Amino acid sequence: METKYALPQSKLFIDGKWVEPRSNKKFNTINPATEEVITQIALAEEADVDHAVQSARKAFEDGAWSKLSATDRGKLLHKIADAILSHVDEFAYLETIDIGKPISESKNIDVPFVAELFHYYAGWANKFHGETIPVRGNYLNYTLREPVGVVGTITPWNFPLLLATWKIAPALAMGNTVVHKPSEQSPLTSLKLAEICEEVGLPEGAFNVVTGSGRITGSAMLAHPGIDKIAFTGGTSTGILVMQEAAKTLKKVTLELGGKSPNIVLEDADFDAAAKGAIAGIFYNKGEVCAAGSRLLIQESAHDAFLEKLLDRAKKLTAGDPLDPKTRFGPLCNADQYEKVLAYIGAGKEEGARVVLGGDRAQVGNGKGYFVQPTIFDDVTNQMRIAREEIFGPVLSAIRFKDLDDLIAQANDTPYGLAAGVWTRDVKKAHYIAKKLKAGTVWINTYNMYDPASPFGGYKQSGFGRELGMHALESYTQVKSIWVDMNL
Ligand code: TXE
Repeated sequence: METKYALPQSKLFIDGKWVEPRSNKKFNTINPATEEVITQIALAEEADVDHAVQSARKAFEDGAWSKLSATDRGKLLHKIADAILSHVDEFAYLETIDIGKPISESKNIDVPFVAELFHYYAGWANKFHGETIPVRGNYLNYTLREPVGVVGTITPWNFPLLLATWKIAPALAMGNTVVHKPSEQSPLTSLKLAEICEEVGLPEGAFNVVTGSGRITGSAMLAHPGIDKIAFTGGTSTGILVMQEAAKTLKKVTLELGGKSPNIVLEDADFDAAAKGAIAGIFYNKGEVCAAGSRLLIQESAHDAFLEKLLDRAKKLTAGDPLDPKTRFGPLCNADQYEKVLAYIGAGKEEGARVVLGGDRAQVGNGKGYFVQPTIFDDVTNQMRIAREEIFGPVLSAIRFKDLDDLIAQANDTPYGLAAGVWTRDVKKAHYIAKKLKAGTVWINTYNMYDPASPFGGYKQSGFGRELGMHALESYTQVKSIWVDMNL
């Protein structure tokens, strides 16, 4: 299709060069708003992954990258951040045509956050270091904090560049090298990032991009003995597979997986704020958000009044062209996801939940594109499939609770534990509930807040390891203890 900005190269980025895949195979990437083919993307197979790993290994062991001081690594990451900021419009456009994310989100939120992350981790490059330890006897004991080696990053399509950066920026800051595989649904911005790395003079081999499917490219990464760590974000079932395959070569693994997060409204909440938060919690990025507040737990006594407020607001949200700056709600990312979300809407109806908003496909423009109406189900029980399984789309399940005990039991009755929201004016209750919830992040009187400095990650089947903040640095480093005999 014709595009407003030049597309990045449809090649692999290995050892600082753009190369064709050895098999010459390509696959299509599709614009979900129009169903047009945007372009063809290189498919990396085992030999290409091996090439990328060899280049990352060379860069890590004795290439120019390995010889940089921590301070100079930091300077390079600052340069990447600045270069991204000078290409905000292009990055935002590419993200939007690739996955249907409203341009207002990709331009004002995702891309600036990506740049901020590179700045943030640039600052850590020379600040996360070893220590001296007062051991018994006349010995000097100190630690070195060393990089893990070659890091393989496998990322999903919902926040393509942002979730990749959550991994790539701390990995590079700590001196690792990276072989990155974006989702086959959303390769464009990762390829653009490779162009930026080339532009700022990142030493060859430090950052490599291998595009392709999970089954072919991803599997080759999991099997490759030259990768020391896999940082993965995606669905829980894929996460299980990643762990199984990575175990065969004992790779270190961090997993950020799915969620079915409760967004909780107590009877004393500020209903206007909570309604706004409930809508942002489920309809931001069309609900394709791992931390989406997809279970709305409403206190029974407040149910009718709150639902009315919620519907008044939610009705105003309509699907539209994601490239229009006024659009707040775009198409789902791909055909599979579209069918999956519609199937869940069908399942909710069959299970006896009541559709109070949406509940169908949405018609936008000429009828093409994977548009679904923002959908709210009422009278959902926590046992229904729409309350238990990650839909990963704009479908909200409203569930009632009686009191705090009932609330905590229902909120935690899920295999997941990624995030939660609590809306109340009562400070004691807010903190009590936050402590009781089994979730990696709890938002009180807000939802979907992120900052490069604040850790994010899952409890239970939402994964393990923390991203963002200084906590992420742990999983991109290893500690060496050194003993020196000081006895004269
Ligand atoms: O995700 P996958 P898919 C959920 C969401 C969605 C479902 C399927 O419910 O409907 O997962 O989406 C790579 N070896 N989430 O299939 O498969 C894949 O190429 C190695 C939740 O797109 O988890 C991509 O780069 N890699 C979620 C990445 O894994 C493999 C985000 C994620 O894809 C692989 C996305 C394999 N065998 C989907 N198979 C969240 N909660 O953040 C796939 N991959």
